[in-house]
Amino acid sequence: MIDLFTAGTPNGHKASVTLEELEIPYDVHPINLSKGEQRTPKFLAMNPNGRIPVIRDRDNDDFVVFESGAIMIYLAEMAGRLLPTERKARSRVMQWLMFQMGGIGPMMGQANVFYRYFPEKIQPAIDRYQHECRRLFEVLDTGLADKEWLADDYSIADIANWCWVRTYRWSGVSRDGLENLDRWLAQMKEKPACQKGILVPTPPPPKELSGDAEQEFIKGARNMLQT
Ligand SMILES: N[C@@H](CCC(=O)N[C@@H](CS)C(=O)NCC(=O)O)C(=O)O
Repeated sequence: MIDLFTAGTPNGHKASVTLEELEIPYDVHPINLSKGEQRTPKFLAMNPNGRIPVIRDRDNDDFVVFESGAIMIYLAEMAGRLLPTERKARSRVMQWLMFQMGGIGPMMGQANVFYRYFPEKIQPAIDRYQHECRRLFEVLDTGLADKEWLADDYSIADIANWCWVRTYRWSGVSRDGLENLDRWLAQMKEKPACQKGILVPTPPPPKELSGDAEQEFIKGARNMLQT
């Protein structure tokens, strides 16, 4: 049994979709990020970085894992699926997983900060992050040109990238003309585990937040930026 400490964000969904796909039983512990629950001493004792997601493996001496990529690898190794053991095949999965961890995630995260949450509009910063996201989307599109999935078979690399790329509207990044990416996004959306995992811990907001709901969401995100 796994304890999952999470919130309804792309990094949180990477863990919940993986758990769903691997059919590993788990208990959800929602962490309210706008209230700062990720900075309580109890949470920091599990993840000194004060970020979700975190898992605790009750069947392995309460072993704790933080960093979403490390969580996905731990779970895939535990179940023996979504991450091959053959060296080249495994490396191909790791390459696209690291591409998400070091590129897609941080760049879309910063696009969100400057496009949505920052009190001032600093256009060069917005442009920089949105252009970089678009460039990374084009890399994914090229990677998917001659294959169904990012690596050889469906893997944690697909889940990691999908959980972020599907939120492209919130980052204000276009996916126009990226046909391979569109096809892959549609394939992923059909998967029951993807559909279920993004409802954890609560259903996501509508595609386009507006009015009070948007302001409330932005207020919560700004609270996080100030600390
Ligand atoms: N590299 C970390 C990033 C985790 C991360 O940034 N989580 C965000 C939610 S998507 C968070 O906990 N934010 C809380 C905060 O900024 O205080 C991972 O992949 O797990």
